[in-house]
Amino acid sequence: MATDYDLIIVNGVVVSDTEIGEYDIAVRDEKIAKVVSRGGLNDAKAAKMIDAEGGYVMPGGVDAHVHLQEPPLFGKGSTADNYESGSRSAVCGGTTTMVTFAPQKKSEDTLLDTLYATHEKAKDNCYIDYSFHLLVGNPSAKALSEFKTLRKEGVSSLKIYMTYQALQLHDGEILDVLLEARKQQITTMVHAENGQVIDWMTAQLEKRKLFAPKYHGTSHPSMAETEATYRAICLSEFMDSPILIVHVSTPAAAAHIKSAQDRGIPIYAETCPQYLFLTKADLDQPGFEGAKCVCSPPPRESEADCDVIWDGLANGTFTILSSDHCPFRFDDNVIGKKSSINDEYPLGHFKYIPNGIAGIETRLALTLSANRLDLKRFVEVTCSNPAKLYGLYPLKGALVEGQSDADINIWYPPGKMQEFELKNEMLHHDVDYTPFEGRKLKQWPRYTILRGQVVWDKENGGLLGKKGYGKFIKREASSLAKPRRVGEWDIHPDGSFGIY
Ligand code: DUC
Ligand code: ZN
Ligand code: ZN
Repeated sequence: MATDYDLIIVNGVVVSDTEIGEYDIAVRDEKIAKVVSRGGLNDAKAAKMIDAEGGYVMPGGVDAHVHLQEPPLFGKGSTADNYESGSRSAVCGGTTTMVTFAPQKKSEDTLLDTLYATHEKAKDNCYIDYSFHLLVGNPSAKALSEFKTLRKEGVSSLKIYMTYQALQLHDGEILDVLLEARKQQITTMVHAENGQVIDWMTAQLEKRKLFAPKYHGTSHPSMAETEATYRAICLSEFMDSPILIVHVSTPAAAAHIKSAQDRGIPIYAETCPQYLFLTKADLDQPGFEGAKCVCSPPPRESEADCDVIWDGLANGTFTILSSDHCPFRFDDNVIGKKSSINDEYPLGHFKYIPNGIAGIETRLALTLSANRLDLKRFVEVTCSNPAKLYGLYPLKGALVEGQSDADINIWYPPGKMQEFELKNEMLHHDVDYTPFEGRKLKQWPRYTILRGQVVWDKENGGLLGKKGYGKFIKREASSLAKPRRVGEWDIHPDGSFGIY
């Protein structure tokens, strides 16, 4: 039988970043072919039909902050998930595109070799589509000269650090990066914590012989994040080079970001579920348990802090919600959290605990189940804005006829899913715990579709996607983050400087 379409989805409530409505969707050749009012495809023939039964139909999730198969960078351990297990976990939670990091070490002076090596790790191993941010550990003259080629290779963003001995850049190096990024229309992501403050606090705690996991929080005070955030904003404004502050956790940092945005400065910000759901109490658990929630920045003081982060997500201060999936196994004393335990520190030492938690599979369901965001805003921060910010829109993060890949999540209709407790055994990563164990969820993707293929069907087989179906996506310049003024930044003979 000749068919008009490969797939038709009927009876859904379609949610985009701008609209909610009763639409049916037709897919052909991996793309969104038609989005029409409900019933408008009744006469069409398709190879496959899905009845959404009134459930929400949204673009597939775009997670723009994911660490996979990385060497030790954030403490002693290395990430538990490789490209296969990380992308598998992603798709089972409704994420169809991820942007992971290609990490350049301080001892290396090229970025292109790092990029090519990361391609090798990902190639033929991914369940979902992917792209890379370059993580710049050494902005050598050679590395800076490679930014232009990075753009040709489809990389339009990079990440730098203001902390971690293995990665920290000083302010002059940050300016070098911002200047070259501005020239090549690259968006710079900044890990904003003051490394010297953290080192000083760590030494104070060591003098007092305070080593338990909870002191990770004490060693990373809010002030260290607030100061570094404001400094990053100043450096970015000086250079008129857009930045995105990653994983923002404190109300004071959010306030600096909001005030810069109100002045029209191109400052963007990301937060993550850990800053919506976890607090200091999660770090302060008996014995070594708190290590399960060690990430940087750490979970903050109280639920009141989480409320401010939720507010920032709702009011636009935060552009995107990413997982910062940086998975370390707990019960693993070689590369996991327990690698920080040794004869000298039988209960571990907070400064050696690898910083990071898994969350690529739980990001969407946790946030939607909390029911604290307007639905359009949920789509905006989890799908559309990450795609816009990182040059993937409207290919990803949207359901635009003829333009978007057919990457779709269909959620459970009202009343069809009972509230349940999240358990690690339900997840598909290669990690032995989730920091969100026991959280009550009301939603999970029922179907996930990637370029027209059903890759997740919760009731009928679960994971249906195949390793290797995911492909590398070359990205354009950001359609959100642009300098305010065109022209070159320079110092002029009259002593003035800026954009000319
Ligand atoms: N920063 C990240 O972005 N991820 C994990 C650890 C860190 O500090
Ligand atoms: Zn970071
Ligand atoms: Zn990260």
